[in-house]
Amino acid sequence: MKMGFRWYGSGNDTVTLSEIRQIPGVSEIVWALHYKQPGEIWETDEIQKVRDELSGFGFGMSVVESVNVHDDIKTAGRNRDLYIGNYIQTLRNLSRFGVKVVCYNFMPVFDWTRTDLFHPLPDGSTALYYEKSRIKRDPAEMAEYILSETKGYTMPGWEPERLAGLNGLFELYKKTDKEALWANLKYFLDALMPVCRECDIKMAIHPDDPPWDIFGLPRLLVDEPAVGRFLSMVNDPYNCLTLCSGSLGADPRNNVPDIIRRYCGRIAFAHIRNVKHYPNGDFSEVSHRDRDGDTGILEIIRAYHDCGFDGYIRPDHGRHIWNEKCRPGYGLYDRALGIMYILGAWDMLDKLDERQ
Ligand SMILES: [Mn+2]
Repeated sequence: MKMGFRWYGSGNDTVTLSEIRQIPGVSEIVWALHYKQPGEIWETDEIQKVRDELSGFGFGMSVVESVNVHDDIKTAGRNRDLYIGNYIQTLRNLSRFGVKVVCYNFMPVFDWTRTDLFHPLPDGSTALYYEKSRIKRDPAEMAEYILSETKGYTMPGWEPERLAGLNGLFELYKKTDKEALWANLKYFLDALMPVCRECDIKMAIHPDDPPWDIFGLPRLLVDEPAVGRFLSMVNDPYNCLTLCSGSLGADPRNNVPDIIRRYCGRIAFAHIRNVKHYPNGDFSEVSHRDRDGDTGILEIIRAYHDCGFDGYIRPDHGRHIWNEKCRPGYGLYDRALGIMYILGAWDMLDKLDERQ
């Protein structure tokens, strides 16, 4: 297992590389060129710049999160082959710098969705929150709220440029039902797999967050059968998962440790996050401590350890604690606590193995 930390880049993140270096056990920065629009090629000189910066701190850059997929690819639009070609060129360019895993998602219109980015928890911290009754409101209103809360930061999946054309986006997805979306995903991956093998880069899809349809838009990666369908649809060792415990775990019917044990060999990248469910269907993100939520964090860590997981892990989101001003979910303090919790459990499992 290799521990990573997501970082949005110089001038685009409140956390610095020198701070991250002081968190024990972090060897990788999970990165991206956040100024790139979906469909654009990531040029080698741009990637080189990031490499120079990260290697100055001794960090690897093996995991990109994310190279976003253009809506034309998701909807089989006119220019999908052009954008797939660009995606392939980006993969080739990334491989020259030792990138091994590319995280992406195939969610229509909206990426992750929450109704409250700074929901107060009883201990005085705040966290991302999903209130089921509020999600029924108008998607434009939803987008406006997210953008107002994240002012000053570009939030992946909530790019103002894209959302300015929200009605057009919804129009675009009208003819793309769930089965069409599956077919478009297969078309995309079939085109990529030969290049992935050649470049030794695993494509690692992030499950839909939350794992159910919203605003009438279909969402694919929502539960264990869907994960199984996805992996067998393109049955290639380079077609992999970003197994996000918080995304799948938002549906209490999903048993995340079971899913990990079942598909461990195809998990390239693990997001670890804890979620607390409320009886009315709301959920809140909480600390990584097992008993603070319902996701089964210790069982999840044990599942990865039992499988001999040698991919990349990162704490997913954190709460906002100690008055930290930061990107929603991406502060320094609570994610650092999460890393220490994960590593504490992992190291103890190593110790117990030694005694056997
Ligand atoms: Mn995640």
